[in-house]
Amino acid sequence: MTDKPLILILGDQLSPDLSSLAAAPDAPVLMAELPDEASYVRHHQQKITLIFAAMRHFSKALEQSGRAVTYLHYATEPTINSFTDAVKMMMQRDGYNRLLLTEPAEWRLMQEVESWADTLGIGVEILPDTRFLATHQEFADWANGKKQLRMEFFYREMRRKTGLLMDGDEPLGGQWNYDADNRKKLPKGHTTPPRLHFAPDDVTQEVMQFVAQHFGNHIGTLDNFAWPVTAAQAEAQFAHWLDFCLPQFGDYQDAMKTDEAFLYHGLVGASLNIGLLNPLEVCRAVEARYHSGQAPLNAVEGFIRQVLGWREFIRGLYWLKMPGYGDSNYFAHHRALPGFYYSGDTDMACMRAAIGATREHAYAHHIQRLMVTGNFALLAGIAPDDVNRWYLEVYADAFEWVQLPNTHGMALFADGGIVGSKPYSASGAYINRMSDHCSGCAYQVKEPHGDTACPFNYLYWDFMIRHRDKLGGNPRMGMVYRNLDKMPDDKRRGVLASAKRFLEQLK
Ligand code: DLZ
Repeated sequence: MTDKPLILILGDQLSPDLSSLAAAPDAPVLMAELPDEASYVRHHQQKITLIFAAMRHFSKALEQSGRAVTYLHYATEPTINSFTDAVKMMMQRDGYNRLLLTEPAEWRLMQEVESWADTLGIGVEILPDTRFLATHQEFADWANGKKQLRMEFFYREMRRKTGLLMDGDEPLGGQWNYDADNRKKLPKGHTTPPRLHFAPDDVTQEVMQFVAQHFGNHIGTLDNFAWPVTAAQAEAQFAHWLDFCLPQFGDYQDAMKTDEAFLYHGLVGASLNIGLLNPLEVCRAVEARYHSGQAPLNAVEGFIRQVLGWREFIRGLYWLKMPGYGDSNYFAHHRALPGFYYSGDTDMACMRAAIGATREHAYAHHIQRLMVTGNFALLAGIAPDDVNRWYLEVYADAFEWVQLPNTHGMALFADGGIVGSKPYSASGAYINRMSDHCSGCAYQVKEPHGDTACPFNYLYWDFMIRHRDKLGGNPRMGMVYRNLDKMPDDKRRGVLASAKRFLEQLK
């Protein structure tokens, strides 16, 4: 029997200042690579590699700092498949009767942890995750009594709370949001700066071999694995981005380019979500670039809005609406996810680029996720469960708390308008405006219907026609339906026939 608590650290809690570690400086730590966690969805090979490699590096760093760590490598003991199994084994082996952990970020794990007092007879103390900037209570208080929860207003509260980009009580520069300045297409011939990536070290290479052997049939390739797996690497990559990418990040935030997966994006989502970077610190570093005159306000505000506004809003909403948030299916969409979401084998150049980046890097940027793969799934009426699972599987940064509201709510509007006030739907014209994909595509973006027309064009109108009962009364959709009402009959018939043909052969 030991009087010390055991600290359980999960695969996305790889931060030295974690609340559980701070609360018990002498307590031993348990970390575990677990079959149940690695296979509850078919995670991208790079996602499993990232998490296991980062966990192994983090456990070594903890040991070097003097902590006692029990690190359970994947399936070294056949009876340990889940966190419950791992905790039970530690109780039996070392006699622990108290467990300390920072709250899990996902609902299903919180349920599992909360059951242990009864099922295992262990005292469990759950501490808040202080890496997030808003507590659950703060979000609930803010949401209380509001008819609609809109990120923009929550974001302003967070700006006031942290003082980020504030000039007294007013937003720096006089505006809260510079999104309108962040929608430029990349000029022809524009080259983006090289990015800092990391060759896998011995620890990571060992994980890669293991993943190739056990999960080689999951989506993706390990050939390009270059994610930061330590805090030092994540900080170096971020510092490089600050120097070379931040100044143009704002302008080209929504742009897409063939064979360019990263453009000016920060690539910090995965590092933030597993704890290698701290959200407030990255926001402060970005803000400092504005004050030193090294980056314009639209870039700085655009980044800070994503981290301080959107990320915190999405997390607050997830915990407010769980359980059951993912159960809704507002449009009653039931079509199975087409196989090309995994293979990338499609003639649509934009989809091929987004899925190609996803396969190669476990990454696609927000516009590819929202306006290409998400938009297509929405317009084609793919079942939300299939789409949600896909996004959770394929992105290195995807954990349910962040993935579910972004996919189910924002991309699919399957929640009927909790996250967004209208569906993010667009025809090929939007993709053409923001990318170079259409000029090299097998389909014609200027054709509204017919065998060679861009599928986004007719699927867009087919979606609007199918769901007029649900969307026609939405004031933000007024213009769309006025345009639909002006559409000549022959075009309308053509659109419906093309959509029917396309959807019938979709598999
Ligand atoms: C995603 C993931 C994977 C693939 N494997 C592990 C694991 O073996 N051990 C672990 O502690 N965490 C893993 N994770 C992350 C968890 O599944 C889960 O998503 C987060 O801990 C959510 O709070």
